[in-house]
Amino acid sequence: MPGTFDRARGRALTREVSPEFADAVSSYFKTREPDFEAAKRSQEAYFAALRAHGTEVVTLPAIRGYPDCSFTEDTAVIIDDKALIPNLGHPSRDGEQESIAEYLDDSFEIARMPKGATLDGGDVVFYDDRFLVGISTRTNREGASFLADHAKEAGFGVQLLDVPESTLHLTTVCSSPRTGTIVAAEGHLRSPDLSFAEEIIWIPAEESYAANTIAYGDRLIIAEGYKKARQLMMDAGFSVTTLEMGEFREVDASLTCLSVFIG
Ligand code: CIR
Repeated sequence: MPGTFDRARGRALTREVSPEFADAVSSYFKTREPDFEAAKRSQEAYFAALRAHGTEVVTLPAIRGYPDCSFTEDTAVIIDDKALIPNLGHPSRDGEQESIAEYLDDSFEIARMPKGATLDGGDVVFYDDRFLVGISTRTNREGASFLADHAKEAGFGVQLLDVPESTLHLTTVCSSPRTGTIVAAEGHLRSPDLSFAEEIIWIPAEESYAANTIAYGDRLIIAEGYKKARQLMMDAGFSVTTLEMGEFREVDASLTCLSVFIG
């Protein structure tokens, strides 16, 4: 069945938090100096939650000089048996993808993006028969079109969405936890742009950070501290686990940023 692979959560490729974490890029949520030890504790809890839901967690070492290297979601997009390796959209992050590509080379056909095209995996949301691709400060049209060529070749559609200046990535304000369903943050995304979705769970703007979800069937992981969002998810039939994400939020990273699912 098309898309089965893309909703699989068998293995997650992750990376240790960088000791230089305090220097991670942050343009939206920062309120204070991010703390490396606290981030490590959060990451451990995140790994434990993935494992508890049946995921095998593979963790690569941090890369020196790359404070954002634990956000592996941005470094590869898996489409069936292919791993698309992007040029990351922020100059301080471009290069993180190299050892990811090396790791994936054993089990995937590697497709590298041409020069000039940029894309962060955080701008890609898989929805059933299509990939939603955000055009953002990180992902340009050439990057999206590279992804579109590969997605179409594999039988999927592609839908471009403008990521507003109010947010970093598409996944910061949007996820698709089950077939037919989109979770979207009010004030960031517009319903006409999501008219293809069978169901949209709108998260109030003040809790937009909780629109980023990881689903295992009807079991959902969301960030801790977002009561309205949690209730909305439960009303929609999900059982919900929450994880403390405060340290990662300081550097604009959400739950999904911490892994790329590879099987
Ligand atoms: C960045 O600005 O690139 C990092 N500080 C946060 C990356 C978050 N990744 C994601 O949303 N997929």
